[in-house]
Amino acid sequence: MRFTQALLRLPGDNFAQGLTQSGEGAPDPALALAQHQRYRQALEAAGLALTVLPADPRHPDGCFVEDTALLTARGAILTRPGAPARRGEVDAIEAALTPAFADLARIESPGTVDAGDVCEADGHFLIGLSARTNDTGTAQLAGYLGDLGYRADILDIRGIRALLHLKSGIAYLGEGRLLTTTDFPQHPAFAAYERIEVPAAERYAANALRVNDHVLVAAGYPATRAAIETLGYETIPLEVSEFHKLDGGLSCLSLRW
Ligand code: CIR
Repeated sequence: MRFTQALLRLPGDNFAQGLTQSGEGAPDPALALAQHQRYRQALEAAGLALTVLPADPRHPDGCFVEDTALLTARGAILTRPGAPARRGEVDAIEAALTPAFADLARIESPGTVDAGDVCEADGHFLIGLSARTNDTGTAQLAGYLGDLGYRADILDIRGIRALLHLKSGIAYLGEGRLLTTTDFPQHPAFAAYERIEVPAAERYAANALRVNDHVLVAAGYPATRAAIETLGYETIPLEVSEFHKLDGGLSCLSLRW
């Protein structure tokens, strides 16, 4: 699908208070802001018009907007994030999306979904059952997607401790190609796709982001970038070290439609 719009939120001064299990060290908020600026420029270069919300000091993880909503060509669903500290992030996203999406569905308690657990491959949705996205949430989400006429498959990633979210380890490049880490066993949901595995030493780079005619890729992972370019895609490498420290990546930083 071709995107024309994106919604983002700036990382704030207290960004370093965000949730993390990465062990990558404390992020530098000023550097995060500079990296976010280059990310915004890359989205604009890919043809998107941006809406950028100010940082909200109540939500140090608020720049990871992807987790708060799932946007599809046929409708949008507001999530209920698995981390209680992040639930309040959804209100501002709802307000920002309302002009563009008439009927916003919503994941309801006790369901939890972080939309970083949802990977769309041309109308086929892979949903990760994770530490953040629970059984009830996956069932609600699959139901909404079914109502919209989409197919959804659930992948249980709770045993893959290195993955916070499904998309920490999977990106859909388009043209039937999934970029993945080596964590995933064969699964019927993957049957229709060519899988391109990133080397174990470059696992973070599996969270690449196809935006129209470009693929955004984390800087510093040359084998993954080369593999994507060999397939014929034009890449935009971006430094995202500060977001990596909070377990986030390229896809997490925007909602696109
Ligand atoms: C969190 O733990 O929720 C944030 N520090 C990182 C969220 C990253 N989002 C994503 O992968 N979609």
